[in-house]
Amino acid sequence: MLLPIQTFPAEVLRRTALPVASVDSKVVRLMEDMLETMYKGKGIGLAATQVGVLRRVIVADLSEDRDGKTGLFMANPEVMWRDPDETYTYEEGCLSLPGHYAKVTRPRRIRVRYLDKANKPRELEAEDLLSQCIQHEIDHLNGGLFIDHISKLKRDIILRKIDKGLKQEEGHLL
Ligand code: GNR
Ligand code: NI
Repeated sequence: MLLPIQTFPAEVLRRTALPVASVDSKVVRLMEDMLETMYKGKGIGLAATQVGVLRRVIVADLSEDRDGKTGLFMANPEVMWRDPDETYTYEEGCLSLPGHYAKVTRPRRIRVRYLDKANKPRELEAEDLLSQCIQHEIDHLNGGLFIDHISKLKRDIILRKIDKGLKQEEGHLL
């Protein structure tokens, strides 16, 4: 089932998500719906916060096929270790800030602990784009957005564009 994606400045995007008690059938359903919604939006990751659900659940898929068998599902993800030496910079986008992009620099490698789709505790070491994506998704669970990581100048440019777009929309309705 497709879920509606919340876009900035929806207040839910600034709230902190709560851990899931366990990955039960309800959480699995949420994960599957999130993956479908992420594929439809052509994203590489999605956090439950973005579909208005304040639970610590994220999905990602960086593969070419994107057929559902290649999805990564995580509940209660926690970064246990981040590379202290190397960074990675990538032009980030966000389905909650459609059409806006900015280079964001983050630790190049991380180690994450999480519960998988079968409620099994797992650890994953990720680097480069997957690491970048997981960090972006965990930010969402804490009310963060990629624009929090860029200069005030670049952020203000994006915020002004969004404001202009919203004002224009308002004009069409009047
Ligand atoms: O589709 C997405 N691309 C992306 C690129 C670099 C770093 C993170 C991402 S995630 C983003 C989809 C999204 O909004 N996830 O929250
Ligand atoms: Ni995002």
